[in-house]
Amino acid sequence: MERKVALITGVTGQDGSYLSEFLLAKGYEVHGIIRRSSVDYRERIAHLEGTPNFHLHYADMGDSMSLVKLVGKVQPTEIYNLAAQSHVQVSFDAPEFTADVDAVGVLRILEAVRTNHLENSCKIYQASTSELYGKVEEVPQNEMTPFHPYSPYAVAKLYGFWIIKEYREAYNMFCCSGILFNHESERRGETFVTRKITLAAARIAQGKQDCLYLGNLDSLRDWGYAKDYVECMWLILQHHTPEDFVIATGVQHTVREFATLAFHHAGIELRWEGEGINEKGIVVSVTNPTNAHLVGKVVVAVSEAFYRPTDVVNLWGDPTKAKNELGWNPQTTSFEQLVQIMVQHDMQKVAADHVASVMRTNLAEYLEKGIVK
Ligand code: NAP
Ligand code: F7E
Repeated sequence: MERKVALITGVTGQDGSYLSEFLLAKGYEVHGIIRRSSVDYRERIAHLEGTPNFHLHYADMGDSMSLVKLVGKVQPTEIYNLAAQSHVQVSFDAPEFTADVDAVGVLRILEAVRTNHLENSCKIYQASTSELYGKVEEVPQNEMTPFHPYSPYAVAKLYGFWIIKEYREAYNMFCCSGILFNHESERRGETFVTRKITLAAARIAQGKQDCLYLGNLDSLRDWGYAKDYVECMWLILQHHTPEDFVIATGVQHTVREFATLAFHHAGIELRWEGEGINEKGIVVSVTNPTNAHLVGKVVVAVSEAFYRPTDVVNLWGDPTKAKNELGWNPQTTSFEQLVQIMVQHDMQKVAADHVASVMRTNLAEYLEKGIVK
C-alpha cells in the first residue's frame, strides 16, 4: 500500500491545525513540529493529541540539525512548510528573526530533504503569500502578476518562494508554493485584524469592552475561510506537475466592511463618521435591549499604533488557475458566512470566559471563607 506520511511545520498554528484534521481524515500518518514554550500554546491541536496517527516532535525552523534528524526519522512523503513568524506588523519589530524563520527556514527544509536523499520521493508545499504582491502592480493579482514585497515579512517570504522554484528547477524536486490570500477562522490569532474585530464585537456586545481601536480601515483584503484553503494545499501536491497557485476567493472587502458586518452579527448596527485618524464607528441601534445604553456611543476608533511603516492596501486574488486545474471551489464559504462563523464562535467564547471568571472569583471567595476546602 502507498505510504501517506505528512510532516507539517507550524502544526500548532491556524492552518496547521485544520490541515492535520484534513490529512488524518484522508488516512495520512501526520507528524508535526512543536517548540518548547513556557506556557501551553497547543490549544488548536489539543483535540488531536492521542489520535493514533498523529505524532508531535520537538524541532525548530532555526535549527538545521533538528530538521535533518526529524526528516530522516519520519521519512515523509509530503512536507507542508507552514511554520513562520506570520505577523506582518511584528516583522517590522523583529526583521532578523522573521528572515531566519520565513526565508532561511525554507532552505533548511529543502536541504533536510536532500541530505536524507528524499528528493525523488518527498513532495514539499511552501506556504507563500499574497503579501509578495505588496505595493500592487495590478488588480486582481494572479500567478503572472509581478511581486513588489512591502514589509520585512514579505521580503523574507519572497526568498522562500524563489528558493522553492530554484530547487524545483535545479534538482527536479516536486516543490511548490501556494500563494495564499488572507484566510481566517475562529482559530485565527487574536492580533490579526479579523479576529481582533470579532472578539471585540463579542466583548462589546456583552459589556466586557468599551471600544475597539484599529489602524487603516480602508485597507482592502480578499478574505477566505482557512478550513477551505487547507484542501487546496493538499490539491497542489496531488497535481500532476509541481506548480505554483494563487488561492483566493476573488472577492474584496475593506476592514471597515468587515467590522460593520461583525458588529451586525453581534447585534450592534454601526454608522461611520469622520475620516482617517478621526474616523469613528458609532452605534445606531442594538438588538438586545440590555445594550440600549450603547446607542450613540463610539465603539470603534482609529489609533496610529496600528498603522504600519508601509502597508499593503489592495489585495484581490484571481483564483482561476486553481479553479480550472485543481477543481477547487473558491466560494465554498462566502465572506458573509465567514464573518458569521467567527462572530458566533466568539460570542460563545466571551460568554464562557465570563462564566469561568465568575466561577474563579466565587471559588477564591469560597476558599477564603472555608466553604470550599
Ligand atoms: P500562525 O497561526 O501564525 O502559525 C504559525 C506557525 O508557525 C505556528 O505553529 C508557530 O509555532 C510556527 N513557528 C513559528 N516560528 C517557528 C519556528 N522557529 N520553528 C518552528 N515553528 C515555528 O500562521 P497561519 O495563519 O496558520 O499561517 C500558516 C502559514 O501560512 C504561515 O507560513 C503564514 O506566513 C502563511 N500564510 C498565512 C496566511 C493567512 O492568511 N493565514 C496567508 C498567506 C500565507 P508556535 O505555535 O510555536 O508559535
Ligand atoms: O492585517 C489592517 C492592516 O494583520 C490586514 C497574515 O496572515 O495575511 C496576513 O497578513 C489589514 C492590514 O493581516 C488593524 O494594516 C487595520 O492592511 O489581519 P492583518 P495581513 O497583514 O494582511 C497575509 C496574506 C499573510 O501572509 C500574513 O501571514 O488590516 N489593519 N487595523 C489592522 N491589522 C491588524 N493586525 N490590527 C489592526 O488593528
